Amino acid sequence: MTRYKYPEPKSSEITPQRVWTQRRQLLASGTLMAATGALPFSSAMAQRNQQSELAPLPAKANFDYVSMEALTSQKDVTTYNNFYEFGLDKADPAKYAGAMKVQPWSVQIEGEVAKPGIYGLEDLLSLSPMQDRVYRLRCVEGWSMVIPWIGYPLSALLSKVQPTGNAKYVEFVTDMQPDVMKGLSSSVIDWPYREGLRMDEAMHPLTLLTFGVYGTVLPNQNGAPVRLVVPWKYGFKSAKSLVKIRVTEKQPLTSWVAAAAAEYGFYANVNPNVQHPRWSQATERRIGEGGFFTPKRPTQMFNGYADQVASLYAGMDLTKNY
Ligand SMILES: Nc1nc2c(c(=O)[nH]1)N[C@H]1C(S)=C(S)[C@@H](COP(=O)(O)O)O[C@H]1N2
Ligand SMILES: [Mo]
Repeated sequence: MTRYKYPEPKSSEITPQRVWTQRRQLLASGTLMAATGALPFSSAMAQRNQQSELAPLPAKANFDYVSMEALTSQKDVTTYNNFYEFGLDKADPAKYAGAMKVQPWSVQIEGEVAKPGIYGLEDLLSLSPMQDRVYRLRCVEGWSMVIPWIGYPLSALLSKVQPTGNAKYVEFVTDMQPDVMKGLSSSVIDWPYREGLRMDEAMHPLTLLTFGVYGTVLPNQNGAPVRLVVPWKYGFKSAKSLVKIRVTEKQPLTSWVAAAAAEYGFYANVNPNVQHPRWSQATERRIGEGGFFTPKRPTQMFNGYADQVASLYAGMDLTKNY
């Protein structure tokens, strides 16, 4: 059984949390609704980032996607990770992913698109305006976080490469750097890490091509320099450190389906009514909230995003298509 540790936040972590809280109070009061340019928190973020070496990534808040829930601390977001390429322990990515080479970086886009090609990171960064979005992330393991991501809808990139009439799915492939990714020697996953979405899911405005978190570019352990975040699905769908995006006609075989099809479905929509073969998915532990005996929270259908995404699955039996 996994034992969770809840490290006390150090004083160095308190500033960004406070900055975000202030900003969210402003959002709630409507003060920022008229803001068009840089937000007041950005200078504080930049200050902090001088110490942390991670470049600030300016972004505008997208008011449609700012949750008012308490944010998970930056410390937990960046030290309690799943990135199996670097090991199975939640602490491994923060310990070892620093050695991953993230520059230069490019993403190959291929398959059923009119404009395949290799897209450099700079091109991707400037393709569409960066937005701040606060999303819940629900891991299939039973914990969740609330994370301020920075990115833009994947649909902006897909539209640019022009999917053909045969385009029905999108496959995402993570980089392999065997010299620094010690986890690649493990056989739990058929590497490289591959995930996939149906085209309408990939084009959905919630699906975020993500370049940053907490005001900076992504730390390596969170999937630098570019990853996916699909907030209504279990966390494993949100593939990290992407090097390939392949548009396909057939449903791609994802790494987790290949590893254990009975436990991890292609859809993997957060669903408290479908239980994982080995445990219930009805409740979740919010990381950072209280201690081991703090009551869990009820898990919401589609992770709370049902209003936006339930229509994608109209007529589908979600107990079969889990
Ligand atoms: N390449 C790759 N992407 C991955 C994973 C992984 O092991 N390898 N883990 C997934 C899982 S299980 C979760 S919960 C999220 C965690 O993202 P975070 O560490 O940024 O919170 O990343 C997902 N993306
Ligand atoms: Mo996960």
